Amino acid sequence: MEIIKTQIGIIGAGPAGLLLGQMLYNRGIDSVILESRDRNYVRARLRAGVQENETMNIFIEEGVGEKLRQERVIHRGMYLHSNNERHYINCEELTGGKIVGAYGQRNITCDMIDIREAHGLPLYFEAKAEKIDHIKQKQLEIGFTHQGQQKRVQCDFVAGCDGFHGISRNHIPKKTVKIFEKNYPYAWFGILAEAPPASHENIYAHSEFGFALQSMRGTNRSRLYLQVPEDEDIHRWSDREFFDEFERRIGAGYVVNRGDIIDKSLAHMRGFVCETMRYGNMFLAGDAAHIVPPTGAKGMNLAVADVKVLGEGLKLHYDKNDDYLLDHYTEICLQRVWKVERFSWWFTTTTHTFPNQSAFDYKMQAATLRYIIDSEVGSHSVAENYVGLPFENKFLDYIIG
Ligand code: RFL
Ligand code: PHB
Repeated sequence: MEIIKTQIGIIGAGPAGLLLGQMLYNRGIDSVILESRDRNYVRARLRAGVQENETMNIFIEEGVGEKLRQERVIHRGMYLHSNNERHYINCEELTGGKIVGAYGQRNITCDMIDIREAHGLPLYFEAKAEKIDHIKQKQLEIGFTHQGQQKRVQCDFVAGCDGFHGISRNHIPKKTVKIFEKNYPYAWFGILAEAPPASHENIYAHSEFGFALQSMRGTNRSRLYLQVPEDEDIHRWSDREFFDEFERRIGAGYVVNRGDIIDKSLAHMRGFVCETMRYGNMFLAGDAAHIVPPTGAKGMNLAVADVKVLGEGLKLHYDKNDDYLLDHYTEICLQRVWKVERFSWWFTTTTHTFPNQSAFDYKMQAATLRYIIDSEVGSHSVAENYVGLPFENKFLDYIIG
């Protein structure tokens, strides 16, 4: 049986796995990435659209952000629509110059794959990890199937970057782990349309007909979402019905730019946290450890934040034999995870109508949004979360000092 030896075995070539591979390469540490899907599938997957200020800086600093820097659409703030009125939250002004960037997850994923392949670094597609052995020992093994053959990776550490449905998390014994979960009783019907977004910056709309979001992919494509029931049959919607309903919910006289719809999808909304993110010498990062509902645009940003801590921790381990960051990995990451889980929960439950909602509940949501808009403290709080919270002091103090 083929055995591949490396320092870090990474499971999953999503944003978390690919960025970790790049960080390790920059720090002189070898890695092998295993990805169960085929190359085309991974390169075509849609998903995230908004990157926090620091997420973009990390991609750029790690040498995979040149296209991002050139092609991103900078957003200085966001629009909140409520009560049929439009309000602007100027995040840049409120946070002392921080912004977010619209640059698709699909693009940054392709950029990182291209760069890894150009460096000739190991990245196996159609390589499904099945089992992780000797997790508590110095030499771990990942058993995987590649092109119908059983193979193994032998490594010092495993990074489980295999998303919510991956296998890594299931290797933590039930008695060692605490799972926290929330299912939100609605879904997002998302479309990609060949039409320039009618607003240059994203619009989050609360309406009596449900939530709507206008986002974009570049300057020529609109990415639009509607809140729908969890079991919605999205194929029963004509394009016209989608755009009509979208305008009705955004309100405030907004006219959407219509164009061919080239992608339709349904995304369920879930909150999920796995408490511990480390077991033995296996570390979980990104969606493998936690999920947020997409309203705050946070999932990929959280994955990048985990990987930043893990990448620096592994460097300290190899360079200085210092395991402080690895030993505090769960604690450092979870502080941020819970704060982001809170923001995503707050933004979701304040802007989505829920089953059996009363007129009073609706008024409370509208009043909460009105408070955010009218109060500088309220606007500031939303802005600071949207552009991205700072890293935890325990991490910053350690890598700087
Ligand atoms: P991923 O991207 O799911 O990647 C995991 C990879 O692991 C592979 N895999 C395996 N490989 C080998 N062996 C196995 N046994 C394997 N099992 C799984 C999978 O094929 C996959 O390639 O996780 P990662 O890297 O942690 O990245 C997380 C992000 O993808 C996710 O959080 C975001 O997409 C969430 N999200 C957003 N995040 C943002 O930061 N900003 C946004 O604007 C934003 N918008 C969104 C979103 C997610 C959405 N959906 C679809 C829920 C909008 C939507 C609609
Ligand atoms: C997206 O463009 O896919 C997107 C934008 C903002 C969000 C969520 C998703 O809050």
